[in-house]
Amino acid sequence: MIYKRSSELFAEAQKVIPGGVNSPVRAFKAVGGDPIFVKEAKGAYLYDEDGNRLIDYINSWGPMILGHAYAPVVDAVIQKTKKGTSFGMPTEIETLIAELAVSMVPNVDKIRFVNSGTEACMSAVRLARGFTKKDKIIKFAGCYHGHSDSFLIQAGSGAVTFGSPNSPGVTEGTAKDTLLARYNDLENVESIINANKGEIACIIIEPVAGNMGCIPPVKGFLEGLRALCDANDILLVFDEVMTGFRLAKGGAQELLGVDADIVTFGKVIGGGLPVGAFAARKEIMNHLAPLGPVYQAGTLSGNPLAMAAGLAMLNELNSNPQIYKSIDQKTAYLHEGVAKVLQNYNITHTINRTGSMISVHFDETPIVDFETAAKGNNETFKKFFHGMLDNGVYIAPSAFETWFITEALSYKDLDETIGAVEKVTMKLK
Ligand code: KE4
Repeated sequence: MIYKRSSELFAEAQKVIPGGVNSPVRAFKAVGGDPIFVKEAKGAYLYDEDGNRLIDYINSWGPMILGHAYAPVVDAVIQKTKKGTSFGMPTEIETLIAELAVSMVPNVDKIRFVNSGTEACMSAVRLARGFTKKDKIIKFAGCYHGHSDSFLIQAGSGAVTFGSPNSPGVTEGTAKDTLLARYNDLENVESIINANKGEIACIIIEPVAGNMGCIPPVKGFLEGLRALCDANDILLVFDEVMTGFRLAKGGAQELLGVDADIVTFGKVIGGGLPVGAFAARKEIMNHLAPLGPVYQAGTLSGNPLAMAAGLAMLNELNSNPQIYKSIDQKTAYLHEGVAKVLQNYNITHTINRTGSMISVHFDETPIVDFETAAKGNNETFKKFFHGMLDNGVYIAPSAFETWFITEALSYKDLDETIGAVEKVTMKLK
């Protein structure tokens, strides 16, 4: 593959945008080399600035579940644009998408729209703190909830579970209210709760983790969190920015049968436009301004174009629930094909999958938390990534990300992908 034009554009971009990108993972730092610049996309394919066609397994990190430039979404945005792009005033379409989302998601009566997953998770935590009148939160090492200060926390020193900032600019004052637990380790969570009795507002978790690669909850883990929250007056926040409207119409709550108190959304809910949201039962949501004291706001929240894209997307998913079975079958087919190739060539690997989220780890230990995910052979992953790219397949440019399957993929695309895995794997040894 030739990437000449992408490299030229990257050089230009770096002169005026920090790192040449508007979000760090796009810079290919984890895999090396210059990033691909995309010219356009349609269905399951990206077309880069050098004219290469790439089968896309990132799909804008989740939103393009029905494929790029999906006609009902595109048409809805075009029609809405002709009538104005932003008013800063209430519009009917916000109510329409709110009613639809609330009808699809279990355990929620009301929803507030924002502009990103970060904003949704940040607001959800503030709401949980305001509702419970408690300050501390528990998050899990390896889970990502956006770049709000309370989430940019790494494991504290020694046995203490107080977090410490994992980015300059995050203060110790902020970090002290974020407690860090191990994913899939209920005892660890219980010990943190017992060490901070009466001080914890919420536990925020990715119900299926997607930011350490794909890590499903072990049997009983989420149910155990639910019980611990009920016994300790703690709110359970499901960060469904990745899983929402992807794992099922009702997201992870529906698929896994565990009830959250607050649910956050992003990605799919916006159909590719900037939309985040958070939802809960009305006794919680009514604490939000202007009804209640918990402040949260946004100039472009509920933006008409973004709402038009999101409503078109949710309408498609809600009226065609067979999409979920189809997309899960395609992911299972890919899983089986990739595993068979890696086994044939005796490449040490683990593949994690839930629904249409899947990740390949070059390590044989079960990947169940951040610690085991970090053991993966990153050198092998880098070779695998670039090999796949050279064979026209774009997978996540980091071993700590998940592949997102789109319904737009055909079985021919999947076979082509599995064929690319074979060509790459032959050279991995
Ligand atoms: P945004 O602010 O990026 O819309 O959403 C933050 C967020 C919150 N919660 C979860 C579970 C997420 O996965 C994300 C964002 N996901 C990353 C991919 N790992 C977005 C890609 C990027 O950062 O550029």
